[in-house]
Amino acid sequence: MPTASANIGVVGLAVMGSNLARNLASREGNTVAVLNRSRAKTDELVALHPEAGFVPTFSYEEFAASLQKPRTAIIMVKAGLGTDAVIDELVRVFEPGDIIVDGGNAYFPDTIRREQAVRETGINFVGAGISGGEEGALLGPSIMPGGSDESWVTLGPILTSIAAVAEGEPCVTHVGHGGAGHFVKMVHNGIEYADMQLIAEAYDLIRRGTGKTPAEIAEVFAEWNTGELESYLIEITAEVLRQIDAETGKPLVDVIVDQAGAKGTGAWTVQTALALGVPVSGIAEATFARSLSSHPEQRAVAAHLPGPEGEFAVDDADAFIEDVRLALYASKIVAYSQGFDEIRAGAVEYGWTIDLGAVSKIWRAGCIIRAQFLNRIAEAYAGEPDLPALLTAPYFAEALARGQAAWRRVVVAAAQAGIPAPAFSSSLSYYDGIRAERLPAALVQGQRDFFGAHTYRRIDKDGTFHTLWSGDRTEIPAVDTH
Ligand code: NBP
Repeated sequence: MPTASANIGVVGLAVMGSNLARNLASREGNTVAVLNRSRAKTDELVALHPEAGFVPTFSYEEFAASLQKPRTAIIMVKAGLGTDAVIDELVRVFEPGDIIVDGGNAYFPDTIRREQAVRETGINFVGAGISGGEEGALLGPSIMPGGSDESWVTLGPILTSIAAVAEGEPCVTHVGHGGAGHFVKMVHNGIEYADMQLIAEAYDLIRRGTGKTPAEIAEVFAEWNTGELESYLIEITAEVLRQIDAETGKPLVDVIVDQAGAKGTGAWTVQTALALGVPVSGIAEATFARSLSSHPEQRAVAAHLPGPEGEFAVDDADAFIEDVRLALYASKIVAYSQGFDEIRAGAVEYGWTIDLGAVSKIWRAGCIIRAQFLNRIAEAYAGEPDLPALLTAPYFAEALARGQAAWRRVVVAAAQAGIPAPAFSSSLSYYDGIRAERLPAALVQGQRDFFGAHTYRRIDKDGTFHTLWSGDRTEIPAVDTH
């Protein structure tokens, strides 16, 4: 058996696990034990990176023996049954006070379940969202750990040592207890879906409205990346649009099949929001847009359905592009505001204390939605920690006021031209809905009371009321059911 020389271990050495292990090993003070189900990946990692000083292990017993107490292990395996299998093994060889971290993309109810089950053994279980893909894992991801305060004492310095850094601050915070970390990571991914869809709609509108080539539109995005839209996703959009396919000489974006894939985190975000009663329409439309794109059989039979007459061409390309930029920024504010609403609602539902400002700060580097914009969110929550709706913070309210006329012109142009812009238009509808003095929800309540006696409340007195709708309706008074 090896001596307990490692302060941290990684189980699962595919691309994410091996990169995370290398990141850990590169930081002063860390010695990293590694274990994989099949031996080949461990041998390869250790042979390729002698500088890392890994402690290779080939059984769970050896792995446990190589770790100093409290033993701390990060699991990086495919989320699901593999995670449960690895947890079972670690629980078998670990002791009370040790720490098991799941760094995979687990669905947060699974994390809640696992945390409760593992806690009964006296071992700590931490679900940690890790964002940034392969490169982030290697160079510095944004890390969203949940779990107990006790585990954070040991884990905090280790995760801080490998996290991305934004303006001198590490992109990791103890998000909250239980499944809070994976919940926040889930919403991060949902926001990512919305951000990507909004950018895609902006590209489509500009291309079809101005006739610019992908390479020319790449320059538009590169220019946008110097202003308030500055973000990783805008930056890589310019790179993707510039890319020429080596085989055909065409823009690569025109060669790629237009069916967007998904690994499910967008759907989880929307399902959870539905259960919590939080409208995340931007994220939902982005998720549905991927679904719509991925049904070629439906798209083929619907292709002959008529659209508007004539070609779509804007008179003033520069003015239209500026309108699209403002519409994109306004829609992005709505999508992020909705995502933060979902985190707040999740925290209330599950009893977590989550600092929304701290969450926005750890997304400023290392993760896919990293953006200058997140500083504005942090400022908004610093000014008012209990802000009921992010989009009402002074900075965002001003940006929406500045952009709303352009936003409306873009949504109208898209509708008239027959260009789908579901995320732009649903975000605008949300904006108009949330700011409305009075909504037709009153009529919906009347309908519900009519067919189901669901009752309603009145604007002029307290209580719950039901109307006897049948018979001579003009003479039937509302009945207080209390
Ligand atoms: P995979 O998701 O492909 O996981 C496979 C690895 O887990 C293999 O090395 C496999 O061993 C090992 N494993 C062990 Br140990 N026990 C296992 C078991 N009982 N069942 C199945 N596999 C087992 O690795 P990945 O792409 O590196 O992703 C790791 C996690 O990180 C996932 O949860 C993923 O969602 C998450 N994540 C990925 C990204 C990304 O950008 N790729 C970003 C953020 C998070 P073997 O060699 O014997 O098959």
